[in-house]
Amino acid sequence: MDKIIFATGNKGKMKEIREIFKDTSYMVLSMEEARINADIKEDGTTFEENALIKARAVAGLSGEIAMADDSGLEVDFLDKAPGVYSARFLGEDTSYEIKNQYILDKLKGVGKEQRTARFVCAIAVVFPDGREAVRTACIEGIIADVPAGENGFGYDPIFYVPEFKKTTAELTMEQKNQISHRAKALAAIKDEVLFVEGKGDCR
Ligand code: ITT
Repeated sequence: MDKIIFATGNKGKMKEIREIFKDTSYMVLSMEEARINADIKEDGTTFEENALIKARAVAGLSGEIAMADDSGLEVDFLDKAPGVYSARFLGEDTSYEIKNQYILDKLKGVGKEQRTARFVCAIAVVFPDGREAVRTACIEGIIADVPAGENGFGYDPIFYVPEFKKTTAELTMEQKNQISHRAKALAAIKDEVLFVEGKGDCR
């Protein structure tokens, strides 16, 4: 089976990615499973730059097809914070209960129309021969009044999707994978991989 190494330490992301690649001939391995130990500094200023930094590093270390995503939450009322700093927001080790509550407190009393937000995801793929591609996608939503739901990870409990009348933490993984920023970017990058590798008919 062909291998793709996904440069992430985030188990929530790995679950979503495996689900999307399950109908291909690719086995998607996490860095841990591929026994790649690297402390990659995400010092880019955009989601795209950070995704490429991670994918290039893992492609270089493994010699396999490497993929990485950089994603985050943009809250319009907070000038698009936490954005590219979503994982590091209030400190890398701070729990999401605290991070989410902080955002809710900042938006206390703020009306629905000003609570707009989006999850953004850039996914990069780097092939062993050096070819690269990046795809970006997002999902629009609003910041909920209170956290809800147990599924997903990170900011999912406070990200409300009006179309479903639920937060992304209340959606099943199958539902989230039909609409999420990561699912859309992954679908585009999956097409690219299949095309470049001669396994698909069209882009
Ligand atoms: P890796 O760098 O190891 O992949 P990470 O968790 O640090 O894992 P990012 O640098 O891409 O990932 O940071 C993205 C953060 O944005 C992530 O930790 C979440 O807090 C948030 N985020 C991204 N996608 C999300 C989603 O689908 N649901 C909830 N939160 C999300």
